Amino acid sequence: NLQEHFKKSGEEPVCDFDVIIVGAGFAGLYALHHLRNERGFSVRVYDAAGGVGGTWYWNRYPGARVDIESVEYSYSFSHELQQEWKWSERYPSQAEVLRYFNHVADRFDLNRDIQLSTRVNSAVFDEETNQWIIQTDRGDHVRARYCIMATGFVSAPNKPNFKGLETFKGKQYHTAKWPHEGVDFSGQRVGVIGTGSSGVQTIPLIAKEADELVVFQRTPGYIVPLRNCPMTPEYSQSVKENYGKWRRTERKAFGGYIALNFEPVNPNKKLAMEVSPEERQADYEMRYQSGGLSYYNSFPDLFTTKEANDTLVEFFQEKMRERITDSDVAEKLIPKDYPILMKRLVADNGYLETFNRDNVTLVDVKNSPIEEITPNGVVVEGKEYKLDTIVFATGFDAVTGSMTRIDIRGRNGLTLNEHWANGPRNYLGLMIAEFPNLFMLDGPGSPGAFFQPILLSEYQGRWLGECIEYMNRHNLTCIEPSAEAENEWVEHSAEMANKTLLPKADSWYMGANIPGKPRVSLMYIGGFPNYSKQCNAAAVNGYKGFILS
Ligand code: N01
Repeated sequence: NLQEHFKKSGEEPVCDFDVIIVGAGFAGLYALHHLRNERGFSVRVYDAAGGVGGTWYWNRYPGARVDIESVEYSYSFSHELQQEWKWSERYPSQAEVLRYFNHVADRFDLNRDIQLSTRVNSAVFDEETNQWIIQTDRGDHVRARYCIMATGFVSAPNKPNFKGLETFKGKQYHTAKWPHEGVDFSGQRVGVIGTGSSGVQTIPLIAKEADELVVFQRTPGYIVPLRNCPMTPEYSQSVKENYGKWRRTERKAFGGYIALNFEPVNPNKKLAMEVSPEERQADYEMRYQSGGLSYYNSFPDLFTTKEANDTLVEFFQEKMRERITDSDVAEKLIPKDYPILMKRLVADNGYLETFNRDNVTLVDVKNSPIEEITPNGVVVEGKEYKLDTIVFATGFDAVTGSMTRIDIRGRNGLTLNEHWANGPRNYLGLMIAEFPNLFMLDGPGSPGAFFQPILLSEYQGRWLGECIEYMNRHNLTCIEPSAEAENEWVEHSAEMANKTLLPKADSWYMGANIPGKPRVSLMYIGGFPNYSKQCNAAAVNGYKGFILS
């Protein structure tokens, strides 16, 4: 325990806590467990929500569901937890994931160190004492040696500031801030703005309930059926018996998930342009029938060459066209001008068929953006669509927004917003130069959303736990990346992204969904094996690239 260490050494005044964690989503929960239960540090977690679970606490919109299988989108750190927990569906609903995180919080006695309904307003590094001073909207003013931002990469909602927004007389909701009591759409004229994963999941359910639904689409997504189904005892049993193998293989895979037709399958090594068109087609078809996102484990050149990528684009275009009755509507719904996989593939449950219904209208707002919101509806190309309710499925200021919305100050009063003016500079996706003892989980510069983020946060949580122990053992007070190491990581990340087609799509991965946000790859696309190798190497070489003092 660091507190005792300070007391004994008389080194400096006692802090309130060894570690403050901001965020009680899956990353914050695991970090608390690891640092307190397994390493004995004193830890306090703050979260603005009224419960644990992070993004799964807030995103309660109808249809919210994970697009990675339940047996994979879960913690690996406890054998007993993996064996005990029973998933009811192949892909868990928001409600089930939230139950799971609450179970974890109870089972590992985490709640007593989590202060809910408390938003961290500022985190300021005090150079006199080398401590972080954290202030919250509930008046807390606490000090800690280390601060961990477990604030999530899809947690800061983006609500575009449409002209006239405040004049709208009807009801408005954001998918990422959904009311706990739910929303009754019956008898209503509803507009949904946004057709990313959230919009695509909720639109079919709203269409069934509302009188009329108008969908405002800026960029159509590549849509793949999710093919959710109840969990069978046989599948659950076969995973539980082989969990070690599943997890080891997941850590070697680009996306961190490997289920394909209910088996753990290694990612393809062959290239799409090496195999015959028949073999390629057979792979695409087999993945289509399996459902979900397994295309990220298909041929590696899908990420790097347009020629390969186009073969999958054509496959998807054809599959999507088959599901839509009206050919004009189909032309609007089928993406044509950006590479597939470079914006997250969108898994659906009857989304495309929703546009075959009489009560659903699709409005393309790519070339003619929404002009304004009036008291009665939404105006596009001079036409007012009359609405009782607007649902904003407009996504997030992803990856960085959850941190830049907090007033974070490092050495010499440097603000995080200043340091990140041209993009989220960092080293190994773990730390930031000039911000000593501040760690990030699932943050920018890490594989974040490209990998199974629960597994990533477990890895990073252990890495930083070991790092803090090391500091303690060596009587060190501060760790921070050197400016040089940070520069190299930023360059290396950009170089990896530029080897792929990622920059060719306007996605939140590139910050392109937020006007004025620097256009850089927000996360590390070099893969988890490559990433973890570099993090391990830094640690075993005495924290190479970091300044220790
Ligand atoms: O957000 P998004 P999301 N005018 O940014 C549109 C995870 N997730 O909440 O594409 C008009 O993808 C915007 O248009 P465009 C998952 O990682 C997972 O849906 O920017 N439209 C887009 O259509 C996912 O990728 C699950 O041109 C505007 C939509 O709003 C991530 O969260 C479920 C606009 C936003 O889509 C984010 O998903 C849900 C404007 N001014 C989320 N501004 C699952 O596990 C934005 N848009 C299944």
